Amino acid sequence: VEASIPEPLREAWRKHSASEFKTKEEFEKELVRHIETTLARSLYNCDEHAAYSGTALAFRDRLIIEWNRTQQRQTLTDQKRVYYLSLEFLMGRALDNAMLNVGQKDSAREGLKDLGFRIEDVINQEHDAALGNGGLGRLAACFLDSMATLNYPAWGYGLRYRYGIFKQEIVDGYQVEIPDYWLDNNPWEFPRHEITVDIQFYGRVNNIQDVSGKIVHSWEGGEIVQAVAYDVPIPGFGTKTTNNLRLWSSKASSGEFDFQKFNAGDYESAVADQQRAETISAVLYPNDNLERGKELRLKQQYFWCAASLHDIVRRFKKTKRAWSEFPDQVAIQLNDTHPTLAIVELQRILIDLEGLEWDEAWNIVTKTFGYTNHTVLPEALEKWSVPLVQNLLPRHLQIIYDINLYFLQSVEKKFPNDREILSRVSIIEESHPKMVRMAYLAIIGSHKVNGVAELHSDLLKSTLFKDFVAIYGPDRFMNVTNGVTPRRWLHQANPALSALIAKKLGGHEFLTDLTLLDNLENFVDDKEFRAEWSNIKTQNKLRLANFIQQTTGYKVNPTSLFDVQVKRIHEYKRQQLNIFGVIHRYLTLKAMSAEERKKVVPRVSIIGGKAAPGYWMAKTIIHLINKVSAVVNQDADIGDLLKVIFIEDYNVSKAEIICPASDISEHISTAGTEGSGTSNMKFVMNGGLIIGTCDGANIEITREIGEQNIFLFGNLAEDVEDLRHRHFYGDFQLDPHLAKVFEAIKGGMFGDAKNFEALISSIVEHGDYYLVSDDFNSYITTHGMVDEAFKNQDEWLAKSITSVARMGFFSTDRVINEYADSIWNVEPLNVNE
Ligand code: C3B
Repeated sequence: VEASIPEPLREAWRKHSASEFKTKEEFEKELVRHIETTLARSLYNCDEHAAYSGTALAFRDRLIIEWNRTQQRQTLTDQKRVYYLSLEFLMGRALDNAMLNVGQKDSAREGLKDLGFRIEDVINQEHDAALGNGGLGRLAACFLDSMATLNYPAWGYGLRYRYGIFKQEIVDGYQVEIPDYWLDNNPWEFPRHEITVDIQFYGRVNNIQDVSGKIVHSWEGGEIVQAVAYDVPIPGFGTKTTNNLRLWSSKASSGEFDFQKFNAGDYESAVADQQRAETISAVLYPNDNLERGKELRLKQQYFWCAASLHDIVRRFKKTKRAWSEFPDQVAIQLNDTHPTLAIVELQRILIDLEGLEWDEAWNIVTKTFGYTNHTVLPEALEKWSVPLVQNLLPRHLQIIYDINLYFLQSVEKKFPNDREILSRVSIIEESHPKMVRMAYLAIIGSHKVNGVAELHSDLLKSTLFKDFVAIYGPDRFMNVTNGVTPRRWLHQANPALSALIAKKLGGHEFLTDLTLLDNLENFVDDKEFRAEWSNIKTQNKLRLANFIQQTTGYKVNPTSLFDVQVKRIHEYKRQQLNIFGVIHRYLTLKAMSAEERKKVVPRVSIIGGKAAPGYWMAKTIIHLINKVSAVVNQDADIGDLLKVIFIEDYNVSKAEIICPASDISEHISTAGTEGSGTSNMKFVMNGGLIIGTCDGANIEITREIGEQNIFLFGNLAEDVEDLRHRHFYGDFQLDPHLAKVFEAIKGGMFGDAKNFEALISSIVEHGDYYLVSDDFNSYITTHGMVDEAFKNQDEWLAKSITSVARMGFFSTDRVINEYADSIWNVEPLNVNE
């Protein structure tokens, strides 16, 4: 039965169709209605959490009205859509974002006030949606914001994990992981129980000859799990476009929940089947930049790819177009190699289910996909063992072998005298067991491959993917430097700065055209403006100082230099370099006379981030930071000259407090290891300066803001390999300052020295892979320059303002337009009229 209401009956619908609130009064009415009816509360028992839920429901109504209209328009015009496949969407909180994006925060503030609530307290009730680990997941969230803001018809597809990234607690200096059950009370999702897809696993392939003699492959048996859609509306800023993020949840298919067993009284095993199915979307793998090859992870990947593709194909088939038009209607972007099976699945659908010839199908596939690589770290590059794939996805493995065969044949044709290139570029690595190299499959199945910052993209071309550049030519490979959304990372996180900029530039247009920030340079010498700028930084530092006191009990002085490093804990990101530098500072202070100490710039070192639960060295680094913090902060002799703070459970909503409050932030990865980094952009956009290595997007930030406005140090990427090589052959000199730091640790200054033995020996005895010692002198010298520069507040302010003025390049709006033009070939669709 057609679900669409016939024309003669539509009048009544149109008359009663929901409309969005536009004033404070209308908002209040919606809020009270939701509190009294949806939430069954009243003015006698409405706490802040109920006020949050009511406000969220009122805004959700607004979003869904616009979501409906957007989807209708997009379906009617039927132009090309983009689908962003990502295993992670690190969204953070949604309410403040919704209020700002639909332009009704003032109504909400006033309305809540009338009813007895402060908007800030209400906003703070929200639990972060933390379906991601770090940069890759947060980038996906910024992309969704920009795609909606720029009116691109775009969908995100991901998994609806029951448990997002774990909550971190610090107990006796150690990280402890607590499950993040976030779904209770999440008003932002719409369950679509009617939208389901059956997903098959295991089983076997039967090769049958049909009447024409053609071999048909039929995948039979195994188990079926059901994917259920949950939709999250994504509002653009200052537009009515509200896009969709569709997250899949796993569930036993009705066939799978065995009613036979159930009726026979074997209730437990019937429920066990149910639970096994639900396990697929139960938990986000908590590794950042690390792949571990677990079967459940592969199941997650296929489950999500297959459900998403089924959905995309179903939507396409409704248009009744020819298959050859598929790439004109559909662009699919692979966020890292995690969704690479989507390539194989589309090929399978086209040849096995839709009956297309291999070449015709493959042509469609490669025109449809684009692949973004986010890292060159070998431990992060996905490989799946052939026996594992064979067992779980037998038909897909066949197709992978066929893709590989045709590919290698073409390579052989191109390089007839080069035997070695074949084994180097083969999708199958001839190891024991054999492995499927997902990055190679992603390259071969896509028409564009991009890195996320210039250095990173260059490294891809000159190292990891060098052979593929020779095979396909340079045009398949490109760079799209990352960005961040200025709506969340400037306007929402730093409302005072956003307002000041708007006052100077005559409006908030810069939020949707960030290059307009460059006009700020006209005011660098404007005294009053500078004073306001500086005052805002002070207020933001106060806000963070209060937060620190509430959460750690430590009092920090907001006039100190706030030095911040917040990101996942990883040896390549070198939080160990930071904490060794802090210890060096402490030792130096201890050795100073009272006279000397008077000249010292007081500093607060703030470090935060989670370690993957199985990453022991990262946990050791956290432990050391906390031990140093405990010793330094209670040292009355040092007082405010140095404080060390570990921020527990760093997440998106905490980042919104931290980014606006830094004087300097640290982006100090070993050169050549960080794909891009995106928090570097957030900090500079908020008027903080940075200390960093020549790595990732630091290089382009330097180019934009000028060398005089950034503190760069350390060895260059081109020298790293040589240094490592020399260490390997015993050519290694421990930096003398670092040696003193190690002596202090070994002497028990920070508790039992045994705890930190492995950390020290990774440097002293095992080759110092991340070049901590090589960069140490340069690092502490540069920190000395930071101190000196901070003494001259006038110049510091000028650097801060100038840097913000030159950050226009780093908006995800620019990034999304680049993807749209050079990879997706999609046009915006204005839904506003
Ligand atoms: C990250 C990289 O480590 C960052 O340099 C980069 O800015 C972001 O991606 C976004 O491009 N990354 C990640 O968070 N997880 C991975 N598995 C690989 C890269």
